[in-house]
Amino acid sequence: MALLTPEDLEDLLNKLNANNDIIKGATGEDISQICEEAYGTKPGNQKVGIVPITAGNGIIGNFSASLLAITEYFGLEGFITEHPDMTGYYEAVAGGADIILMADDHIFIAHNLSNGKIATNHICTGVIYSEIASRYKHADSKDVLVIGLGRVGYAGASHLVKKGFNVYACDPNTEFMNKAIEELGVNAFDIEKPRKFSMVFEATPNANTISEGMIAERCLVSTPGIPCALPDDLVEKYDIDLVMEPLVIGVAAMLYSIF
Ligand code: 2YG
Ligand code: MG
Repeated sequence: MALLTPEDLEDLLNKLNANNDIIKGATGEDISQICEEAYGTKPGNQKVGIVPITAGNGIIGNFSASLLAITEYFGLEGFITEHPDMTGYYEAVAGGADIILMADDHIFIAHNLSNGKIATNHICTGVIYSEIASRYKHADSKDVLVIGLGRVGYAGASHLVKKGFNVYACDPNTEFMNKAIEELGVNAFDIEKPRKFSMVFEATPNANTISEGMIAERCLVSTPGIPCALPDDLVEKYDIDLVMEPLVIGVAAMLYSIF
């Protein structure tokens, strides 16, 4: 997994607005509406405590501040604890937080202390980006391509299978590939045999994983992966609706999933 950098998180709400316009144009609904429908929840008056964590590679500049901005964007009150780690956790709970947000290098969680629900960023990111792809209003069939079957890609593939889509998937890791075929019943997509999709969900830490043979003339590519899966020239050439945003969409899904 690639870690976010402070630069990824610059201009976050502008990036969100640009993506929200694309999402609205491509699906008819914005990110709040899609989360509301996907999880059947709405924000209430929960208070969110954000705890910086120093473990591993440590605190990422802008990360906690970005989580606070996202919390407030969705209409909730939030605060960043003064101290990190266990002391910060105590501070968050003692300060009346209903929801705790915190991340180390391996896992990023949202925990609702009032109802016991807990969410991870990797699962929620897979679910919401695949959900966005599945809502493409110009889709030519129920076929959807999933590129990358790590923990984000697997969660998205699983969500699409449950929604009744025909899921084609690829990953160079044969263990991941076999697991998805056996457990989810996805079809193996052979990159040697070009086949064009109008809905693509990409979840890899690599650039340029999408090539011309895979995409239809008008398509939606939904990807949380940094760097971008699409070479710049293809976005224009194929009139692609590209949804790609570093943090807000995944965190929105985490929050809605535990309301
Ligand atoms: O509290 C802090 O500032 C740090 N301990 C946060 C560390 C977060 C590490 N995780 C990532 O960089 C991302 N892979 C999380 C995923 C969000 C975007 N999809
Ligand atoms: Mg990528």
